[in-house]
Amino acid sequence: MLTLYHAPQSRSSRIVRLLDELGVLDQVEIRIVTIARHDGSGGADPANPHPEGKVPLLVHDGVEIWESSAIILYLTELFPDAGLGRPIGHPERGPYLSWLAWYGDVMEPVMVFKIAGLSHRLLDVTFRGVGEMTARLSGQLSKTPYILGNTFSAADLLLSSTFVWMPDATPDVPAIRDWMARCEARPSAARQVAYDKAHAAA
Ligand SMILES: N[C@@H](CCC(=O)N[C@@H](CS)C(=O)NCC(=O)O)C(=O)O
Repeated sequence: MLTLYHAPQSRSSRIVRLLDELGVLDQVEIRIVTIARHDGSGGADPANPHPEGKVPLLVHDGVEIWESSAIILYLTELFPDAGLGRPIGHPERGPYLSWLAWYGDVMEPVMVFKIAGLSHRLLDVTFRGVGEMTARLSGQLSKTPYILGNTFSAADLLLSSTFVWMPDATPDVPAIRDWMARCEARPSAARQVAYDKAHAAA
C-alpha cells in the first residue's frame, strides 16, 4: 500500500509527475493536503502525518519516506522498469545518487538563499552560489543532453523542477535552457500541471 501526501503546486508536484513517468499513478493513493504557504495562506493539515507538516511524504506499508530525493530514489528502485533510476552496478549509478543528493544539499539551499536575498561568507563557503551552481549544471549539460548522459532520468525530473517552479530563475545559458525545454516537452509535464489544476481547491 503506497500513499503520497500531496499539496498541489508544491514540491510534491514533482513526485506526482514521477509517478506518472513511472506509469504507476494507479498504484498509489494520492491524498491532497494543505500546507503552510510562503504567502501566509494555508496551514499544516492534521491529516498529513509528516512530522513537520510538509509535503511530499510517501508512506509505504506504514513506513514513512520524506525528502524529495529520498522519495525519488525509493520510487525508482521500487518501480525499476521505466528506467528512470540507475540500479547498483549501472555506470550512471554514482552520478545518479550524487545529483539527487546535490539537489537537496546544494541546489535547493543556494536557490532559497538567493531568493531570500541572503548573503554570508559561511553560506558561500558551504554551498557556493548561483554562479557555481549554474556552472555545475551547464558543465554537464553542455556535454550530454541529460544530466546523467543520453537519456532522461529522475535526476533530470528533480533538478529541472526547480526552474519549473521558478522559471525566472532559469539561468540564461543555452545548455540549461535547451535541457529545460527537452524535459518540459515530455507529456508528463503538461499532465502534472493539469493534475494540480484539477486538485487546486484543496
Ligand atoms: N527538502 C524538502 C522540502 C519540503 C518542503 O519544504 N515542502 C514545502 C512545500 S513546497 C512544504 O511542505 N511547506 C510547508 C511547511 O513548511 O510547513 C523536500 O524537497 O522534500
